[in-house]
Amino acid sequence: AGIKPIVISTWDEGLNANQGAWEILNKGGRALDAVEAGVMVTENSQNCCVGLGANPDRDGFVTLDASIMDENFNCGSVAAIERIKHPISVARKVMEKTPHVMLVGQGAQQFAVSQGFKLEPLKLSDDAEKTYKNWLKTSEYKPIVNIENQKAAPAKLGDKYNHDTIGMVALDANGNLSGSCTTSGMAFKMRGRLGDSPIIGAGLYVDNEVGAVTATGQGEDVIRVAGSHSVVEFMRQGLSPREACKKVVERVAKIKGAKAKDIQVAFIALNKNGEHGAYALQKGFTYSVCDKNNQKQLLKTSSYF
Ligand code: SD4
Repeated sequence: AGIKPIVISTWDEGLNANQGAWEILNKGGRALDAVEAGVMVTENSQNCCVGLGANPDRDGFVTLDASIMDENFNCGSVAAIERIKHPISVARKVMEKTPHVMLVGQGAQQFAVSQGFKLEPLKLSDDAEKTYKNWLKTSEYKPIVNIENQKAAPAKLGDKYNHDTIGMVALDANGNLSGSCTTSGMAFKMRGRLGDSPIIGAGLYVDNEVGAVTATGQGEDVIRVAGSHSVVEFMRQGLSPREACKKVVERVAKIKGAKAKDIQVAFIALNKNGEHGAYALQKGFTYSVCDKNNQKQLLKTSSYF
């Protein structure tokens, strides 16, 4: 059986993000507050791949997607928002201050500014600038398989990392679940492209009676199977978090056939009892776990291939 409170999140960067969430969970705080504060650590960080320092779309604009969901089916998201440092906090405002679930593009930015968020300068980070210029030489769009270990399969583009998302789910001391997901999306995507991360049910889903799930990898193929929601439904039927994640990854593999080799899709899941698990299509996916027994646990997952 699991323990609470507990927070888990995608990739190695999740170790740092979990610390932000733990400060809140450890004081008996709400999972919702924890998952917001947690991924803000990553949105702020220069070492990773989400937020304004990340890679742009093919027209050179950094456009960010984020979503958040609480224990009562309240949810909010922003998509293709520009020049805002903390899209996750704007997503939370959409949830709490508007009659809507999702705001996109200019409207999302306008709403953020009206809520007091600062418009940051329109400027690529040095790393992103370099990577983008390099990419422009060929302008070939072929998303790379997201994995953690650069040495095993170096990104063609000379990136420091080759994934662009953090997803986090938490169970608080009161037994409530919440989740968050924030991303710059796939590098060099078409202008206007949305992935799974801002779509409730795809990149993130929480049902407080069952569990909470978030996804990373090729967003298009997570959307196709209503990924995170599907994992929650398998847990409802009694599967463990890991088995539920595996089922949905297998579904993606079946749909994609031979093309499954070229993409990554991974899920992490936490159930109502605080048990967690994950599964990926490709090797090289990691997730980070923090609870009172183990503050900085990094787990490698099993994979389909
Ligand atoms: C997307 N799922 O925009 C995101 C990308 C991702 O690690 O997870 N990258 O499709």
